[in-house]
Amino acid sequence: MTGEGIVEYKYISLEKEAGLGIVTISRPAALNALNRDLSSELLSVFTEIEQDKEIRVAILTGIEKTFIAGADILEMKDKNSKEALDYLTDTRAFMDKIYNLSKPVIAAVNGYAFGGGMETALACDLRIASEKAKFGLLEINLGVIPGAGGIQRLVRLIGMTKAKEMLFTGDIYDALSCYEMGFLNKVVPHDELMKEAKALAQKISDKSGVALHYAKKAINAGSDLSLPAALELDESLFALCFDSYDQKEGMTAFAEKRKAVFKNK
Ligand code: CO8
Repeated sequence: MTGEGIVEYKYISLEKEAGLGIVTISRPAALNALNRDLSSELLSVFTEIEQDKEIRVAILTGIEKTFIAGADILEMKDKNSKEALDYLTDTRAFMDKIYNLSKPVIAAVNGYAFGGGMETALACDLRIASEKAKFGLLEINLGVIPGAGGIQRLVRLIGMTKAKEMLFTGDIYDALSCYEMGFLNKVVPHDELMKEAKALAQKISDKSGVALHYAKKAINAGSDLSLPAALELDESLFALCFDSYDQKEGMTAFAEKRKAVFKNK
């Protein structure tokens, strides 16, 4: 579907509104636990968002008191290691899709973000949370560890000290503590979560999509490289901006003392 409107999946919806793609997860019977179908739908929706030229920034949120309460424990409890690896495929795939998406993705965390839910928030670029949100890597309490990228992303984001504490204790943390750890960009009153998330998304969506893509790539790919290699990456992405319409428009608008109108190309 192009233009404004809502696309419904079984467990999620995609609302397209003024350049934003708002994905809402709704599996209330299991507190939005990531079962196979939900993971596969999340992979599909972010593939759709990548391809939709009208969506410039995505927001991911949940319903009621839950963002995502983790992977579906009942669905995975009897698996052996080979089956667990296979089970992980779609979950890792949708999180990697979000992480590598050419557009910014904002997690608007409305409530519980446990286990795979916290890993999902970690795969997003920015995280705004309701003051009622709760976070935790609870896997240790179940005899497992996070497997979908959350460990490495958390360490890179907040450092080993707090990451090991979260992983080893399986404790639940409130939004303010997570903000202080550097895990969240902002904590807002519960009723203002979507208003704040949309305002941030709108502000970003006015920028050049080309420059946003390269900025995200420079940070994500650069953080896996040595400093000299990362600086080379920054340099080459900077140069590539000069092949875009948006660079010409941005600098011409400055010279003409007017606001740039970017076309994301
Ligand atoms: N999986 C399956 N069902 C769940 C899950 C879950 N993660 N979380 C909640 N539910 C279900 C409950 O079983 C319950 O179902 P029912 O009504 O049929 O009994 C329903 O949701 C409501 O839950 P509660 O009654 O427990 O609700 P409360 O408000 O009392 O408690 C909690 C909320 C604290 C969130 C509690 O439900 C809880 O502790 N849930 C489990 C949280 C957790 O441990 N998450 C980590 C899961 S492991 C994981 O994420 C590993 C990721 C690895 C990578 C991904 C691999 C695919």
